[in-house]
Amino acid sequence: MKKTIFTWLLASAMVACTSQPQETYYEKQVAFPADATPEQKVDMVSRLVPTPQQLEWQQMEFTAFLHFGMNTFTGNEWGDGKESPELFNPSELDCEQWVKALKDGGFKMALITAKHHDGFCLWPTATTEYSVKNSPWKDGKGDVVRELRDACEKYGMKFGVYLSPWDRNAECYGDSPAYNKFFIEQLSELLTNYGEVHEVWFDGANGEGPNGKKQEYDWTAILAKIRELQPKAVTAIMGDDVRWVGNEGGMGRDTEWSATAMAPGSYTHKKEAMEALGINNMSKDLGSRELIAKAQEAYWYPSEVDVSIRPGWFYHADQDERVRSLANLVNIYYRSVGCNSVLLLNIPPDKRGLIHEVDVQRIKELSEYINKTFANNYVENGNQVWKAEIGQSKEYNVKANAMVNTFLIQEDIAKGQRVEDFLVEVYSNGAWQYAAEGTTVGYKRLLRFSDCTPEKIRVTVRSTRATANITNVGLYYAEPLQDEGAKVRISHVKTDEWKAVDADAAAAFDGNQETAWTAEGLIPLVVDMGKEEAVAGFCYAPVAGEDLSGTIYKYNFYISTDGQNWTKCDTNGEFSNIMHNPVPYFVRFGKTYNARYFKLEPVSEINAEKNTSIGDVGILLK
Ligand code: FUL
Repeated sequence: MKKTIFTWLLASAMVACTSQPQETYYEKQVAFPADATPEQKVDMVSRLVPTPQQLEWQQMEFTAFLHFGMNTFTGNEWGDGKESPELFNPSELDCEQWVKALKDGGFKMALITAKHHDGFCLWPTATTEYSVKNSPWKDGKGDVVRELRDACEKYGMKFGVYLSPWDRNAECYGDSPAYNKFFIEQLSELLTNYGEVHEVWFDGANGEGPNGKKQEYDWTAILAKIRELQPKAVTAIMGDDVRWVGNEGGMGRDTEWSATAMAPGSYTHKKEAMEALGINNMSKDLGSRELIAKAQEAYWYPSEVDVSIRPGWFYHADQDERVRSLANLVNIYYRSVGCNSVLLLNIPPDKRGLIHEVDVQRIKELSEYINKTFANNYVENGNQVWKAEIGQSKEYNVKANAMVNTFLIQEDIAKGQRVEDFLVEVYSNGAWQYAAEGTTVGYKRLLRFSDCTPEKIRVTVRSTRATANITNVGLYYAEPLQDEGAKVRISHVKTDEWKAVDADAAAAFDGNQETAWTAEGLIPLVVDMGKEEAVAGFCYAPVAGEDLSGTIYKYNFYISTDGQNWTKCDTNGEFSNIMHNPVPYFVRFGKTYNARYFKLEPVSEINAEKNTSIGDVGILLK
């Protein structure tokens, strides 16, 4: 008894000394008490945290998928399992070439399709004859998984395996107990003979077996085997550590909760529970307060964005011209890593067994671009931990004369994901201006805005589920990229009915940046949109081409409901870097104005000349 009292006193003293009550955390999963209120549930969700394996996985940010196998040689995306092993014969397979290219591309892990849906195994498994051992490649003595593993070891790259649960070759597929045994044997070979494995990827495809029965997977036994053999590995998609983002187009959500009501793929009761909540993998909302209020459990189940650098997952020579552009890949980076997700970018080796030169070059460009962009953080002391309460703001100084257009913010997810809404403002010319805003932060959030050179930046946590643990804030400059073929949308409002007041200026809103409206003098453009709109911002595009004469540098922007009484909108009044970077500038006000008329008033021209030109102008509704 005495001992208990003493321990209690000691514990109280420790709490008193630190004055910080110890927080209770829930690792990976939390079940709500039956009588929990919505507020209590949200509070518990704010203290959901990743496992050490999930945390390590998230910190990789950038991982590579390698789709390689029978389909590489047949030109299919899905084989039917009847293709002859004779077809598998890469002429110069070199996994070191793959890993070197991935290393140069900044990837932290290589994840290979050890078996795709056709059932053909890239390692000489004892479980089936349908593998490399019956192919002409290296006279049946080869092992792609081994060669990749060795290359990863040599270059310090983490290693992961994709093993398709759906197997269109295995005779026992559909005979559930027999196939589960077969599958666990395959998995055990991969997880025993190839060193450390950091991710095991199971996709959700589940077809009919030859016996007409649907395969019921024993996920509990499958995951238990992984934990036993590879405790450092995360299990993805049909596993319980990593969630599919919901599309294969590289598009993460703006609001991305790693602490979610979405149950992991391997959970037996997932289907019913998700139906009850009215959500699926593709739902926009997987973690709002409203959803959590309805849920009985929540999970740390973070999102992974899997997307291919080419239209197909497997290599097809006729797609050599359709490798994603640098601009497109950078956009994917912002939509994945920049939206609290891990990027799993597929770079499929070709029939030679090499990563094609075009793809090698593109991933090199991507890593150079990202390294260059994030090499210089212009915020001073951005990495000082900030414990932000709801509504709190923090100002940071910005290094002198730094041109910036990219904002970064991170939460310490080891203490949970909490921020729900935040605002970013920049200070220049004696005033604060809206720059950007976001909802969730999580591990990492990136936001882009037009070029500016602020003296200070202010971040306001407008809403958070508990004290937010902000570990990093940054400002960067990302060079503009033109995506050939990708048309930029200048206006959210149709411009067909617009009329310029006092000027013959239809060319200023004809949707074509090449046809400009020009005028002598600094002449305002006044437009009647014909009906009222909720105006959230506008876009100004300088004229396309070399002659930038008349391009507006400083400006005022006004709106009006009647064309008589004008309100000046909240903007920083300059297209900061437009002389060096004559791309469309998107200006957002941070609020909406109802207006039928708008006026763009030039205050100065890029070379201080007295003329005006507008390639295109548009109105933004969000
Ligand atoms: C999907 C598969 O059907 C595709 O072939 C590809 O492997 C992709 C990553 O997952 O479910």
